[in-house]
Amino acid sequence: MTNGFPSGFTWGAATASYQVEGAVASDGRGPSIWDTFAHTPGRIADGTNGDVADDHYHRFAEDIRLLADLGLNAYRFSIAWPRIVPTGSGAVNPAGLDFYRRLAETCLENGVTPYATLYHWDLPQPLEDAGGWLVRDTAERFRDYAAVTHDALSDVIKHWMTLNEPWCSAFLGYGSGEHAPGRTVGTEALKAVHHLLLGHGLALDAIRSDGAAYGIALNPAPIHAASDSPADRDAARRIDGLRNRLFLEPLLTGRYPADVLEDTGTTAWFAEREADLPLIGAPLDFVGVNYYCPTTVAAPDGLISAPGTSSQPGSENVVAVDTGLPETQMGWPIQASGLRDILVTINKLAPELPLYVTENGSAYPDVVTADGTVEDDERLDYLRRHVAVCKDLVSEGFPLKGYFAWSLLDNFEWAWGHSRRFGIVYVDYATQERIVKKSARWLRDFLA
Ligand code: IFM
Repeated sequence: MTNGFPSGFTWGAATASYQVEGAVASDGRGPSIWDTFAHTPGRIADGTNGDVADDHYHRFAEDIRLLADLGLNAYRFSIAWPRIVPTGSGAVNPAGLDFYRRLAETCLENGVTPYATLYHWDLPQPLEDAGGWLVRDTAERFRDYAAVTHDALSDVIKHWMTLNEPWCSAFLGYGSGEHAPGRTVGTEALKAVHHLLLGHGLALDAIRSDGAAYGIALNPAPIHAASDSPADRDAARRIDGLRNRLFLEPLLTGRYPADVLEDTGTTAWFAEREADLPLIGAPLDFVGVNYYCPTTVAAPDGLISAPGTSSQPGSENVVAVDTGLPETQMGWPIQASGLRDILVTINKLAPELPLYVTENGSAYPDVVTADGTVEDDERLDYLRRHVAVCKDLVSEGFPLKGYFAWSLLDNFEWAWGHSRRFGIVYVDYATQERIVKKSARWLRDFLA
């Protein structure tokens, strides 16, 4: 036992390809929807993009050594589809596979277990041009890419996740348009949900083999009603449906929640695709949970946003409510007990299933002090509170197998660009210097 955790507990930090790699035109990588989106004026808060990011493509060895020096034993990274299959379908790019082989081998040389995610949002642009996640073909192309990647790397990577946070891909990408590809198609975004989950199921079916573990990383969250009024309780039901049950139930029970399909007028469309459910609901070896905060909602009278502009299709009259909890720089309320709540919810659906916290972290406006350190006490406190929840759960015998901090490095925070820092390691974007923050130093001491 280390500090109340069993010795086999996985301690890691996570990143994602577009957020850290840079080198967007190197060694045959094709364009992704995030290249297009980030280069579209007005899309990114501070006008930055992922062209260089943390230059992790060239500095991964240094970054993995840094992670190992913190005492972490796992690195969760994502594989960029457009490095492996630059146009999304057809020709495979051996240089892309070589890059991830070197990255995984460097992990192993440092005593770090690689955890790979196959899709953390960088869809090859030609596939978006052909309809993106709104069309079934994209799910089939994802299966092909997953199979090629797994065939090439399964000797060095034994932990695989298909998708990261399909809620974001569907509802921020095709609902509110805050994320690439920036479309606002209203309840049609539900089609993206199904094609993402189908892509997961097809990929899993193609790659699953003995001696490795296969899962998916979701971003479920506890949803509370602002009051006991029927309207607020119905708002919470709707948002819980879209955020949580629409993903957890097909994956873990093989059925879509009927009320969500009714709310969104998609019952008939989903009924025609019922034959896909056994693939989507095929057994998993683990579920990854990316947890940041709970949400409290209300349904005031009157329409708040026009249909087609909400990240919550079918719930346009629902608003998030400030409950007075302290917030991170993202405006996300801090409530570590929410991590327990959501893990318990999943455990009730699948009692034996191993769970991981595959992301957990907070953004704060860090500054480098005169003596060159970063004293991120608020992030340290956030980290400590959430690790304490994990410790309690593990001591109760709950099947929680690991914890990954988001993120190893400050990075390109999607629509916020470089204006939000989530790293436990600071990155000076002008010089690419890395500075281990106080939160990471705390984690290192905690694990020592
Ligand atoms: O940076 C993201 C990550 O890519 C997915 N999960 C949430 C993080 C913070 O917003």
